[in-house]
Amino acid sequence: MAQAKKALGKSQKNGRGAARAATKKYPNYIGGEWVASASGEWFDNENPADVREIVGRFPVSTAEDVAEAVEAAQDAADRWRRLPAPRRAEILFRLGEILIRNKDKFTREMTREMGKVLKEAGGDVQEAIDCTYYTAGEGRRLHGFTTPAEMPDKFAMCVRQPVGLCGLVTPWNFPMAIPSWKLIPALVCGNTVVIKPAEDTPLSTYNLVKACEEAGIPAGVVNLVAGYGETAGAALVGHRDVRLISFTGSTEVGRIVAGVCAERNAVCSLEMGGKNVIMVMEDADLDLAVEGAVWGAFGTSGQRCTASSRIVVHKKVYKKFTQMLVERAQGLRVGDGLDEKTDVGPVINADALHRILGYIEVGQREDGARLACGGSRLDKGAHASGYFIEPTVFADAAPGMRIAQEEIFGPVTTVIPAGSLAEAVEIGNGVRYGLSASIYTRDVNRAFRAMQEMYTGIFYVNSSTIGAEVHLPFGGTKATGNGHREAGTQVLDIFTEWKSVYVDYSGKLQRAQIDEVNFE
Ligand code: UN1
Repeated sequence: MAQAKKALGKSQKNGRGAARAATKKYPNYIGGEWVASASGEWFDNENPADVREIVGRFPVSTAEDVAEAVEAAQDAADRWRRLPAPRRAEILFRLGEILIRNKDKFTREMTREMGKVLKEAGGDVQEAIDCTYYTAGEGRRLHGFTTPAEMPDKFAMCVRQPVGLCGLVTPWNFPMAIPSWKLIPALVCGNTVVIKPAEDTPLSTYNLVKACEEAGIPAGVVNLVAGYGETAGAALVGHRDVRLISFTGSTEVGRIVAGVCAERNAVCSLEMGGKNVIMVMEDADLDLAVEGAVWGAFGTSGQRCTASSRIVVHKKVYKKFTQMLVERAQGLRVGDGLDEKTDVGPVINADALHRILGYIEVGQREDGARLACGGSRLDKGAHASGYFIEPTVFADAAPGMRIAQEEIFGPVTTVIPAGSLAEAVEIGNGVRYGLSASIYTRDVNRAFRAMQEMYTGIFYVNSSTIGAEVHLPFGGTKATGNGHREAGTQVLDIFTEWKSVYVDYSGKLQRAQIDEVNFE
């Protein structure tokens, strides 16, 4: 399937064999060595803004490569686990410095492989830096707690212990930030890891892992295996020695991952889809709400799990808001993210392009919503060699329409009218996902009511649905996740197991729940 996807997508362009042969190869990292795949094959990482450019070539890893990486991670596990957490953290602080030093280079390389505009790619690298500093600080905390025991002369506490070997399967839309959300806490908690980055954006993860090597993280602690989900990813998820899988991607794939983990009793943490809503009340600052909607819907070309893909607007301001939104969307410049003047970059690959255009057709034909602006692929002139789609707004949509229910993951948003806050909340909650929601209002009571009623993992007031910060938990309810949270201190509960410890210094057998303890 992966091969078929590649054939449909980025890989089959004519007449570029010579350029391809000269393109730099970026090997796997296993047990501290930079190595090719056992398959001897390489895949192309192409620039979605201009597919004539190959950003790099990466190994088509097999189950054999994954098994080697797992073995290396196992060999290093005890030594890494026994290194005191503050020492582990010191290395991670060095990693943070290296990321800062290389921020511009990593930013440009990310834009070339992923497409998002430079400012946003810089934000992605910055998020990895923030995550590294914040989470490395846990090396001197990793708190457990002490608590009174039921019996005299007995001490009770609970401590965190590493889960063990972690398999990290990461997405292409935040190709450095999201790997860092998983990698850094896994390491500070004393786990070793094998990471399998998305096949569309392996370079940013390669850069992160290379920086780990430079920072002095010992051989075998971090291992990188590039390749396709159906082969390398599946081998990692299914490997019996991998204790934990942390996955970010679609709900459909996440469900498969969860099934495999359940079969072999592995810990499984999932971050998946969203169908996030901005609710605009009639008392909102409309200019601000439009700004937020444009940023949330079209930033990263709508390719964030937190993207504002639904905008529910009070009927009293509906017409005006929609007009303002359409005007702004029409003014956005679509192009190469490397160009400072670009507002909206390409979408990630040919599959995504076709899926998004398919939804635009569904919106018009099947759903019968009004296409208020956009709706087409841009493929002339400067756009000829990339995957560009006009920022698209559907108006007058009903909450049950497919475009208002399904995750599109592209520069498409749907405006839905509502008569009250209660109705907006009902529409907002009326999807299978529960990642992020926001409300624009000047009424503090309504803001708090909406915060209370929205069943999501993230909520914003007078701000868009995107823009989470790394020291707060990130994740969602319902089909968005499986009850875990990344980032914040909450992520430590993914990457550690609790151990409750009882120390009895009475010198006699004391039976909890049985022996009576009296005042004597
Ligand atoms: C994602 O939406 O895929 O909150 C991750 C944000 C970013 C992370 C987004 N800090 O928009």
